[in-house]
Amino acid sequence: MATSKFPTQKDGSETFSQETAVVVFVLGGPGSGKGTQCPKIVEHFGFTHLCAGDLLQAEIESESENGTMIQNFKKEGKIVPSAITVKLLQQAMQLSDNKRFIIDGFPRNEENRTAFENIMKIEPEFVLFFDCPEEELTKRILNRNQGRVDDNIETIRKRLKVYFESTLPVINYYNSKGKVQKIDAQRSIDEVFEDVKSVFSKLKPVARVGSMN
Ligand code: UP5
Ligand code: MG
Repeated sequence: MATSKFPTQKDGSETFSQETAVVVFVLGGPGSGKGTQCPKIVEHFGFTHLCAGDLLQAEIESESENGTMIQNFKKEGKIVPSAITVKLLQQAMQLSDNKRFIIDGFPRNEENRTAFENIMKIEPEFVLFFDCPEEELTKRILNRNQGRVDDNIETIRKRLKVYFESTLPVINYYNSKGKVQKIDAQRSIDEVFEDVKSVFSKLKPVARVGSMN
């Protein structure tokens, strides 16, 4: 099993805190480019990319006890209960040697947000928000052709509704705390990444996350 460099509690379990980890949430509508931009951030800035949707998809494919339920939520564009998603994120973070995470597509609603903050005791450093009009989102998803169960027009409509009703309020919450870095995501992939780069370049070195040695 992979070991972690996180400090451990008396019972041996690893702890996370604002002092030991840096978390950036990457949010935006379905098709806004989260999964396209995150690998570039990993490459340039040394973060570990955790995509909540991919972690849930892995649960479906591993035929775990929750797999069928998760698949049904995904087909309907609904948000999987926080208990499942936060646990998957926590496990992935504990297995990582890296302390810097970009978490893509999470938190999608207020319940996700409070569950993560209460369980992990971490607030995001900032939220990267890919702002993109609805028509462009729909066009991109319909052109994707990767066989995703949720990439059809009926489910896209549901995903967009959930995004506007549940995820935008989370973005607004973080905006009210001055934590949102908004990116115009309607431009080319390279143009978007130029803006992403300038946001991450301003991030302070890992000084406040403790010694890396
Ligand atoms: N593309 C990307 N950028 C482009 C650009 N600048 N110009 C032109 N084209 C661009 O991109 C989508 C497509 O657009 C690709 O073909 C790409 O080449 C092109 P992508 O980078 O994949 O966009 P992304 O924002 O990642 O879109 P995705 O569809 O993955 O977003 P969702 O947020 O809908 O999907 P996710 O996988 O996060 O979630 C799926 C479902 O899982 C949810 O609906 C929900 O049911 C469940 N879920 C939860 O319940 N809880 C969670 O916490 C997470 C997921
Ligand atoms: Mg994605």
